[in-house]
Amino acid sequence: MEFGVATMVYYPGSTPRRAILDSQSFGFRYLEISYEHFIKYIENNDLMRVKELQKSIVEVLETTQLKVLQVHAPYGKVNYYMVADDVGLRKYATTLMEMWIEFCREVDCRTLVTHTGWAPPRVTVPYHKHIEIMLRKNIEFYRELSKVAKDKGVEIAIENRLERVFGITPKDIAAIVSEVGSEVLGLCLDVGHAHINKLPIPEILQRYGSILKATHIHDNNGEVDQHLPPYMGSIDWKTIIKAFKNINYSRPLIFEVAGDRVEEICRNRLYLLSKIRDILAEET
Ligand SMILES: [Mn+2]
Repeated sequence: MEFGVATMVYYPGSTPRRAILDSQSFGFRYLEISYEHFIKYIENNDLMRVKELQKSIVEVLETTQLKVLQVHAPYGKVNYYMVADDVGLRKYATTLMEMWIEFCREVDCRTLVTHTGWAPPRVTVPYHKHIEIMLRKNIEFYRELSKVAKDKGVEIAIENRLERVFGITPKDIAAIVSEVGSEVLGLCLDVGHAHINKLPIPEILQRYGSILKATHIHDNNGEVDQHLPPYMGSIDWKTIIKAFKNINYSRPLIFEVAGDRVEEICRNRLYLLSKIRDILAEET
């Protein structure tokens, strides 16, 4: 079993550039380029700065031997826009996703990680109807995005949500995947989110391993989405690793661990992850 790391371990205390260079120094071979580095530019609607940061990431990667396994797409408000009634908002969501599909190509990455679209419930709509509407709107959004992704040679992995809304369970994502019916669309299993939501990870892997395209590996206390390194929360890592091996999952697993405001803490956390990587690799 191999492991990689998401650059968010250097957010907000440092830069993606340093995250990339230090990941290589600490013996990592695989990366996810996190979205967090871009949040403030997207919030300010400054797409020029987004492009500049993407370009600088491409340039630093060219100086390394690292393989970008996953890129995280924008999330947050864009997830409301994906399923909005306003066609202009939906178009903006598509434009952003297409920008990130292009970014995947530039860093030679095959897999874009996304979240489900989501809207708040309505006073006059029963909640089960609201969920049905969310499913239908996600199918519509991902049907179009899958076509673009396929044309560009990129696949899309939708992540199981932390929030108790549509997209919380892998079955929600499997429903989108089977309705859209595109081979480029699949699941990103976030182990920490599943743990908080009491969704048994071995059962998820047994049932949905065939559509699994990406992973987010992190730990927590079962209550708060702490994004801790493995073994620092209450997840039983031996069982998790065994479950991945049982389904012969062949891609490296990606640590999605939170950073800190203090740069030295980010670096120490990445170093610790390089040691935990070796411990996990020895689990049966
Ligand atoms: Mn995640």
